[in-house]
Amino acid sequence: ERSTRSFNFGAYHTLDTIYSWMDTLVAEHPNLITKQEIGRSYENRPMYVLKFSTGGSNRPAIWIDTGIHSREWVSPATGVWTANKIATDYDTDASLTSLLNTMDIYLLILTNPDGYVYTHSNDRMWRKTRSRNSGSICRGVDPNRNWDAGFGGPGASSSPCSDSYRGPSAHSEIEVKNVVDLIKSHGNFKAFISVHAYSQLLMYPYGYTCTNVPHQAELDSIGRAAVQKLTSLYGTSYKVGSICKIIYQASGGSIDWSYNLGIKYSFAFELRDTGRYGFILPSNQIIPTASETWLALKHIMEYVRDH
Ligand code: ING
Ligand code: ZN
Repeated sequence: ERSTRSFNFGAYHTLDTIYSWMDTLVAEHPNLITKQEIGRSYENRPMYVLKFSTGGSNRPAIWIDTGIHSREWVSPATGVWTANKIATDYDTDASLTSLLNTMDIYLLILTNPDGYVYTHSNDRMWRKTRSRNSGSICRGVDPNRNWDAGFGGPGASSSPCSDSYRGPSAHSEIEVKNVVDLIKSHGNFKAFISVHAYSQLLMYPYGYTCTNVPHQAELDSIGRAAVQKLTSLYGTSYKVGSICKIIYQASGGSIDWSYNLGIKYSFAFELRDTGRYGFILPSNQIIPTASETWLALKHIMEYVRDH
């Protein structure tokens, strides 16, 4: 893409288009954004994280990933819009500017690149990675059942043909391992936010158990305030709660892992809608979805900055 100004944020794009747009964005904001390859996918595609930073060294940081489940297209589309929003609002939005003067933001837009490509080429409803499973003709592991948090417990499948297959071991998926390694080696993440679709939920740990986390009250109140801001834009209604209580028990999820690692502000979004279109959300809802979600993301990030 020659310019981010001509890019259509209201359309779904292929991996190649998103990757080339990322280069344009970085080129237009060289003092704010760098692109880091955190590793390669199973099928050897690079995984690129955008780092928004105004300097310092290893500043406290916010993690945001989109697209861990490949069929949830509005998630990476929201990631693309959000990257552009951060780039354009830095220096004009005082609150975002102050945030970026003390913290870094890491945004991984295509967390499951092989699956994303597969949803364009073969199966629009593909959810998992594309790794081979020994002893099975079925491919792929659910990358949100593969983290070392209650791994192997209830709310994940041991069957390679299942859409919620946990994999042979925690972090067996290279896409998961790449994120784990970056988060651990960085060591200074204060928030970990993973973006899914659909159901209109803002969730916090745990998924692997319905037991409350020690910071349940604080996370719940942050979530409620964030959703209030989200709803203020177009009236979209969201529910807030722990994964286990608000959606279902799910073991091996990323935000349970990040929370147990000590990243207190761990959240997962389920974006629009509530099922009318589901994963096939019309592209004319991308920008409204991203715009309202931004208000919630900003609330969480500001809270983290101020606490
Ligand atoms: N939902 C999530 C899933 O992986 C979730 C819900 C989020 C579970 C965070 C555990 C942790 O099932 C979708 N739509 O994928
Ligand atoms: Zn998902």
